[in-house]
Amino acid sequence: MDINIHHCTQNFWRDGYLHLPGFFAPALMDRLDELITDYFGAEPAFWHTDEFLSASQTEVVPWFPQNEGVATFDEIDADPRFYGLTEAILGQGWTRHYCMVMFSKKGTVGQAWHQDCPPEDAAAHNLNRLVYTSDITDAIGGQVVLVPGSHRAGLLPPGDPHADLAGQRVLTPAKGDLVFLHGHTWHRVLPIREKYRFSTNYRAAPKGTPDDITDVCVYRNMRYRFSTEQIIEERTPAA
Ligand SMILES: O=C(O)CCC(=O)C(=O)O
Ligand SMILES: [Fe+2]
Repeated sequence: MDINIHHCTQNFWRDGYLHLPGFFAPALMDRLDELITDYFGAEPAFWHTDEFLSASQTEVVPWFPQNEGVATFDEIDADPRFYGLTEAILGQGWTRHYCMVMFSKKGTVGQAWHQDCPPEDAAAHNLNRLVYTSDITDAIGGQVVLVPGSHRAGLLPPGDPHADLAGQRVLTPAKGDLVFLHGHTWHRVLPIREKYRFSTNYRAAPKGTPDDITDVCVYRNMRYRFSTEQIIEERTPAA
């Protein structure tokens, strides 16, 4: 698939996300998909603490395949269209953070509304580069919901962690799709009704962004610090 880098960059900065269907070849998707399903099997253990799981209403199991030297994942990084688009969006000197697969099994809630990092400093943000190696479908669930333009709207309002928000848009990425998502954009993942779902996220950030930019995540009911496994702020709607 050929892309118009200029239009893509404009759309990303207007909307806080970019969805590019069929960006990656099916054969590469099949190879990655098999590695991921082999790794997780049917019943992966949860990695987060019970407190995080219940407070955040987010049920995911992460895997960092490049940290284990699984070289097939490097083929995405090596795609010149992929890093060319990243550079157009983030500018020169951007950095790769890590590649993280996030797995959710059937019957789990998905991910509550969040911002990957606090939005108070608009320039300090991560970029999610999400690759979908198999179809997300309405039957399976796990669609990505986001509010276009919310990366410029400041703090995610406190409130019900999963309730619909005005202006939200639902993405149902298919095999081979690429989604770029600004870390300040308000987003969530719908419950998993069948089978399982996962995404593979090649996180990146603009030049000068601290490596631990995503250590604190903003939810509608709290701010959570992953490194210390602590709720650092409870959030409640103004009375
Ligand atoms: O798994 C997805 O589709 C979205 C993941 C997400 O919210 C994130 O990686 O920050
Ligand atoms: Fe996120």
